[in-house]
Amino acid sequence: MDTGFDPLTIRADFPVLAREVNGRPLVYLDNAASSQKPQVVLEAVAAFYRHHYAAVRRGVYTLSEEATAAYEEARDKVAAFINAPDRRSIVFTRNTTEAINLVAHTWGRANVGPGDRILVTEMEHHSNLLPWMLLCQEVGAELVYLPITDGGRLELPQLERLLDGPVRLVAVTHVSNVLGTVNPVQAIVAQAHAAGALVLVDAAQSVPHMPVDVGVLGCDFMAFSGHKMCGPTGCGVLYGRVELLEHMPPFLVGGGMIERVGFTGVSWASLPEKFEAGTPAIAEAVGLGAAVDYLERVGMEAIHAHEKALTAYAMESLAALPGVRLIGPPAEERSGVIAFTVASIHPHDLAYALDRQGIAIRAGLHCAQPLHERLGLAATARVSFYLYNTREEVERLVSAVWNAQRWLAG
Ligand code: 7TS
Repeated sequence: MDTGFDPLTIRADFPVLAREVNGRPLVYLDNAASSQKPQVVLEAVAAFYRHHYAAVRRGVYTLSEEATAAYEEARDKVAAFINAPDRRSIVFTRNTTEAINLVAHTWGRANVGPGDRILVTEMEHHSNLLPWMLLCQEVGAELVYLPITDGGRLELPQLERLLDGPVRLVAVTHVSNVLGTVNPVQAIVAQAHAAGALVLVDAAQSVPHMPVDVGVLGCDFMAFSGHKMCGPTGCGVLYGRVELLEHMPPFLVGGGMIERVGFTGVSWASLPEKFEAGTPAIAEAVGLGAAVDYLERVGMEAIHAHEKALTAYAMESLAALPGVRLIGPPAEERSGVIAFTVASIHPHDLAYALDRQGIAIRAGLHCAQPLHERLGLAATARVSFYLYNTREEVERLVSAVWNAQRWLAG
């Protein structure tokens, strides 16, 4: 099927991709950490500052009304993007990390008590692990792990047993930022709900890369970051079912999130303001709205298909190099993330050698230390694709790894 998807046309939308690094055209393969920004997003942010900028929600003057309208329009765009049924279910946060902390601090402290359990998986990013670890320590609850296989998949047959008990919440990543594994979240939600547990989905690595519909997934909470999906830094998203958000106490308190404050008491603003204390990242939200428009124009199905094809090609080509070990499931079961090791070369040395050749990759533990420990890995190198990456870039990566092996392998 011809989707009209052309990465070369797309590349022209991203100014930074025209630059050179160390004398070579930049190959940016650290998209799981953060994505580059298209011209339309840069322009939307600049135009907002140039023509419409003011504090939101407070002023009765024209500029503030325009800024508020632009900010709230961004919320509508994000809601439509993930098919959220109600705009009040979209809370702007700084990023995925803050969104998950918000749920742990508010819903968690109101609903999790001594002896309760929170179920996470062995493949979580620290952002979807530490808030739950601390919550459990604080209230005397138990943190339970759904194990993974050596091949980097969830041990789903164990889920039923682990859900048999006072599990209040399952916190699971949609796509692993190390293994690329796409987890069957819809089935996990059905099982968790049947057992009386809520589900939070860490969608930091899925929403930017594939169509995601919260209605279809059926999850209770979902978190993702604007900066990983062509948007500016500083604006992320918490989706929550309105019935839950309404009963949760606020997270940060202060300006912008109250209905009325007296000398001895306070009533909170309605959703979503209740969770957006202080002046929010207004221009960044507007930029995220522009990023959503951009991604929708390109098409999330097409982006996903493109990344899957690149991943299959890269896995095949990297695996053909001597000493390269790919971590995680086969290409059909993952999105555009590949962690790997190269015999006798530390991942940091590899990343440095690739940078000398203009290629940006990540090396280390990728904020998933327990996962590395489980797989017996001291560290890994990781490449992660996005809509603007090409087969030629995969070929440059492979020959650069080959060069690094000749330079570095003892
Ligand atoms: N969850 C997952 C699955 C992630 O991959 C990340 C960031 C986060 C949460 C946190 O997102 P943030 O926007 O709050 O920072 N992952 C990565 C990474 O893989 N390399 O750098 C950041």
